[in-house]
Amino acid sequence: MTKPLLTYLGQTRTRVTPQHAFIAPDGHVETPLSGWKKTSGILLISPQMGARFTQYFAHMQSGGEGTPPLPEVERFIFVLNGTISIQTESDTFKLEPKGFAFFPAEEPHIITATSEAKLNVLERRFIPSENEEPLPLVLGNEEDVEAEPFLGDDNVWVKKFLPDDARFDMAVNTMNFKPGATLPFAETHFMEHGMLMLSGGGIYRLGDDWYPIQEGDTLWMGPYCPQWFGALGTETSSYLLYKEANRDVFRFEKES
Ligand code: UGY
Ligand code: MN
Repeated sequence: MTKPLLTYLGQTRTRVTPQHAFIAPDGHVETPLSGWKKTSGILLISPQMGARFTQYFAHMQSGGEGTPPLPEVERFIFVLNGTISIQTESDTFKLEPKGFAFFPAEEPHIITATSEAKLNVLERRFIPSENEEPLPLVLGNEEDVEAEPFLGDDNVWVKKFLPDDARFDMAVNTMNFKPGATLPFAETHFMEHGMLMLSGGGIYRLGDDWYPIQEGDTLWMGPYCPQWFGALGTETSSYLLYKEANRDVFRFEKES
């Protein structure tokens, strides 16, 4: 029998290093979120650890509300559970679990929880492209997004939530693995990632450390952090993955 984690004696699975972070739910601390009502937040990833974006959970009570982030900041939300409605200047949309929305910077919107709801939110300062046409609002549900084999492997598939359009400076996907499937090699790239394990689990390599990982764990992979995943267990493993995209490396400067 495995012994429970002795959190009351100071044990945690969480680990934070200069190049990556493994954030386990055992260390989560709730915080109010500015611009949100009847909502409590868990700030998982932020510039305070060296990242160029934030990733947080918004736990919304029924009737809770979220308003836009600071000027120049874009937002991507993914519904983990519950239902929400989104009001923009011209429309109202409903999102259910696995629903997602991308709000370009300065896009007026109100997010209202129509039941108790939990969201994964990603925000970053938008880096404009040479093409000055404004970015669109993007809405959808993971279940309706087409699956593509990852690098030709039918046991690993990716679902891309944002259009293939160079005006976007981020990509958000799910990566999905059959039990036993792996990333084909340990990737090392300048773009950073935020990641949330949605289901299943396995072993994640970050730098020179290998972590057992399961649903609810969050990762920050900083620039050039070597990364690899192998899926274990009997169910499909899926994670939500944010990645910087479509900008020259000189445009991605470190947040001070
Ligand atoms: O495309 C990617 O960067 C992705 N395969 N990385 C990852 O899953 N850690
Ligand atoms: Mn990667």
